[in-house]
Amino acid sequence: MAKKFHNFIAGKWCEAQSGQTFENRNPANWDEVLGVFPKSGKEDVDKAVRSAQEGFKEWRKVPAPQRGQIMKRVGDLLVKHKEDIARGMTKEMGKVLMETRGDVQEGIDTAYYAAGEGRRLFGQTAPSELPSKFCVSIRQPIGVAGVITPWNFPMAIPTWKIFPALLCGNSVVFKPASDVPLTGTRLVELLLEAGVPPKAINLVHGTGSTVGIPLVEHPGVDVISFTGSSAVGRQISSISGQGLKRLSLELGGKNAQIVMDDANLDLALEGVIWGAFGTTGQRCTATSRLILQEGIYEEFVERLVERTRNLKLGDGLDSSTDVGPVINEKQRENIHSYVEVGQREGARLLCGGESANEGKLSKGFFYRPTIFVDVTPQMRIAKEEIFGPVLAVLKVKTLDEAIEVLNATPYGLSSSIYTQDVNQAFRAIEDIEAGITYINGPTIGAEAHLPFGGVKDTGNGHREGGWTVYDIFTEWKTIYVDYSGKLQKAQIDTEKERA
Ligand code: UN1
Repeated sequence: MAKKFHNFIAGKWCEAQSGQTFENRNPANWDEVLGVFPKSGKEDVDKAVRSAQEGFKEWRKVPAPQRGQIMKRVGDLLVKHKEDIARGMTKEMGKVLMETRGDVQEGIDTAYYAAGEGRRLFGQTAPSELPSKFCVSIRQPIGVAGVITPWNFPMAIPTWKIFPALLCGNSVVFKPASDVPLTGTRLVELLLEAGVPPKAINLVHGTGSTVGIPLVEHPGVDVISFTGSSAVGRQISSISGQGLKRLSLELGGKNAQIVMDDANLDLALEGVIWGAFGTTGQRCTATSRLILQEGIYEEFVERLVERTRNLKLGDGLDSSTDVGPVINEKQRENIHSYVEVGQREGARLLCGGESANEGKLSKGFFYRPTIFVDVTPQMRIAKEEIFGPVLAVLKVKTLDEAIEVLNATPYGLSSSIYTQDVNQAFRAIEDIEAGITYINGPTIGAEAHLPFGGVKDTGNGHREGGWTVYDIFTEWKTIYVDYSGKLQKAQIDTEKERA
């Protein structure tokens, strides 16, 4: 019998009110059921939001440095349980153990950053235009934060949102992706163990349509933070727009790596292999396009295909595995349908392009790392997010053309250029349309203390990570203290003085 897991609502672990459940299975071995989780609905969301409203009243009164101390304890607990959480994560979503450890580490970094922020959470002061008057602005919490997260970073992304939301004094209703309910549950357990008041953190399992959308629609939710596809982001945006809610969106990407003729090719090759096929290509920041200058094109493609063919597919818990499974059958079908689109569009398949089913691989959802050449910027495989191990290679003549091709998608999350020419590097930094640009590094590997997010259809202008996320989860309050003992009129008294 698989272990039964629960929601956490109003300070209690509980079933969905409907009593329904769903299974959490291992994408490397679909026969393995990791647990049974509540299939929640609107009524569970409503209860969770009402609990969070109560939790907010208590939590907002806790001084920020004390909230920071709790974040420090969460970080310590994540350190203590890192290996165990990483193994559970590999089982529930497939990426290799080295990467799931990194995912937990990103949560640890975010916790310790939040701990320090408890003693900063800076406001601003400015001089008044009038005498004996003092002006200051402070940050205040917003209220109930609805947090909806994807399955590709089951620990890191929830922590990017939940830790700053809590540190700022908000309460949280958390809906993890239904492919990764286990890691989400572990996170909530540790938050409670560290001392977050029970009603300030609520966990509701289920799907986007039955839990996510009701959470966005609920009038008691004041701020929403979502990471996922641009299509769902648009839907959330229009619902929360009607409610005049605060909203932060981190959406799709179609990230490219440029390699110029003068680049260190060994380095660029390592970069693209890691960027395109790490996490089985299932990162918002994954390298899904490779833009090569014509002088190195032939040699680079040849070396790339050879390296890619040698990548070993397998269970992420096996230390010899390079590339784990994709998340589920539906996603594998989606990836394959893009491969067919690419072929129809006239791109040439050099390797991969099919599921891998030999031996034990038949038990899971494996897809061979895939490379297309002769791709043009107009093709769908060059523009749309595939979210799998598929790399589209494009050939260009100049830096200008490389940047133009890089910018020719609706997205703008991450980007990269390999060159040894400082002038070319700075031109790229200036003209690439993306929230993140790497010089001589792959498109993946953002650090927790720097702004993370993108331009164009990748988001709605917010940045997570570092201190920028604290703007998402706070309201500014401006305070004027008049200690002159008389009525002073801004703009009017000052005008008199000028006369
Ligand atoms: C994501 O792909 O959704 O920069 C997040 C990176 C990771 C975070 C990725 N630190 O690839």
